[in-house]
Amino acid sequence: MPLEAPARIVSELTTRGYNAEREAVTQLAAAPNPTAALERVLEEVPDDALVVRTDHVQAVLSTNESADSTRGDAVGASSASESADPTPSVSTGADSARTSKSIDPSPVETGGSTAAARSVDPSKRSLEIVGDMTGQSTGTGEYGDFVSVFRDRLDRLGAKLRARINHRPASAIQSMPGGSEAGMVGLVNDIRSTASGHWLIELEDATGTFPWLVMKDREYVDLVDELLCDEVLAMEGTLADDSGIAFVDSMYFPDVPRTHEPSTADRHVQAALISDVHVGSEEFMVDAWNAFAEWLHTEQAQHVEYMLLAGDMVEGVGVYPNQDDELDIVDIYEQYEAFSEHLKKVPGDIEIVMIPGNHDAVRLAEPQPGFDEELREIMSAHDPRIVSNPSMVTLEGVSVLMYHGVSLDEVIAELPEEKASYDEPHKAMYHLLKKRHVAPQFGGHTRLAPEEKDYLIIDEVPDIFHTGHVHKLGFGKYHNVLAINSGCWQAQTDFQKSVNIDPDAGFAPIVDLNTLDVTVQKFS
Ligand code: D5M
Ligand code: FE
Ligand code: ZN
Repeated sequence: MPLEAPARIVSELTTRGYNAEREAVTQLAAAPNPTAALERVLEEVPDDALVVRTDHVQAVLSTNESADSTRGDAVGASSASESADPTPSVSTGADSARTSKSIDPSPVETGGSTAAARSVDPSKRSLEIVGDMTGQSTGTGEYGDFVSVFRDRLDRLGAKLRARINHRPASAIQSMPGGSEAGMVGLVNDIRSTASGHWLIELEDATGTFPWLVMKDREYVDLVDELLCDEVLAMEGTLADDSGIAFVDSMYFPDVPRTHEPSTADRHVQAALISDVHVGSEEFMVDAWNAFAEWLHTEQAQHVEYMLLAGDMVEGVGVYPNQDDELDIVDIYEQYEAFSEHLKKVPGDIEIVMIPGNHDAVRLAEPQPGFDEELREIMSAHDPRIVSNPSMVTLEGVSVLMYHGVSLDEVIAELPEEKASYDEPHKAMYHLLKKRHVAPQFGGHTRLAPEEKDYLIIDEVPDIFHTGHVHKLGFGKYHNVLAINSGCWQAQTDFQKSVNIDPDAGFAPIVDLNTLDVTVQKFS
């Protein structure tokens, strides 16, 4: 008997204009002759139905004597799961030789059971969006807006530091007597090395600037190579005799308290954290995506009830020089239409939240508002929640800060290799958490939209920090915050080949919201 994979059923349904409940697909896949069952279901569904529901399928299957016939191993993707390990090594393999290193003794996919496989109870779910700035943009692009956004940054991040030190404004420090102890909270305005190998860091606040000297033999010198311009920090030190400079004794970052205790869900429920699908690129890995979508229909994935997409749904047009040479779909709207078709293969009941990335058709400057009405309409079939980059979303009590991740290029370029690299993207994310800002340095790769408010501040500590963009998979914990950079669904591009970027393509990190453990599924 031919095996009928759930994704093929979904695909067939969507080409005929139907969405389907996940359980309906599961039951169809388990039918003795799925193709025939599908045809009969489509004959029976009411003319105005848009969604094939479980009761439609049951009505058809109950008239079929052999509805208890066994179901084959329907999925072509191999999958391997492994518990949280910051350098996931996942097995490859292309056929039924599937491996599971998890301790769960149950087979990855059971045959025979029909109804139990994917039963979900949406009433147990809760999903709340915080900090979506879509429609809130006030920026007029005037210089004054830049002043406002930096003032807001200094006020709000500074508030996290002012309670920790005895601080004075820059203008007051300038007139304190030589030898005094001084403290200041400010934005990093400039970082320079002196002729004798010390470091001069200029801090700026609303009253002016003041230079702080980190001596090369002080313990804090190691922190200097982590500093980025425009981040907010505090310094304490001793004024030189002429009061023109202060010698740094201590440095403070807004940071995540070490005592942070993440919230967890009350039940065993999982979220797939992915990004960088790049539909429309010649390198979009359609087979890997289909395998992922098929897997989501299996019993092994039955607890995956949320999917977070951290930007770069499509390849876009004109994002990088010579990008056109590698486009499979040249029209941006057609790219989103194709993306929507791929999204329809994901079980209909999975809650999807998505933010844009630098390849998406929204403004490039951050924060990026969520997609406009026209694009929302194109992607409406799966009814995703479309929010700004960045946004915070709370899933059953677990807060997830979603940010596409363009600033990671900046952090990796500026910091020494051992502190931030493409091979360990989660460590670059730790620095953003420590600075409590998703894109501290203005200029370079990261474009900042002038706004009244700084939407890029990490105000509340998230339980999970999810980014993408660098196309490398990595995860780990920083002060109990789970940082995950998802990989991508795009094979190596010519540019990436030229600069030796070897992307982690076709992986889906799955987070258990009850334990915050991560398993990685590989589909390529
Ligand atoms: O970028 C994916 C990663 O590759 C990210 O680290 C930037 C880098 N990248 C890719 N293409 C280019 C070009 N043409 N110039 C500079 N950097 C590049 P993403 O934007 O998500 O495709
Ligand atoms: Fe990308
Ligand atoms: Zn990107």
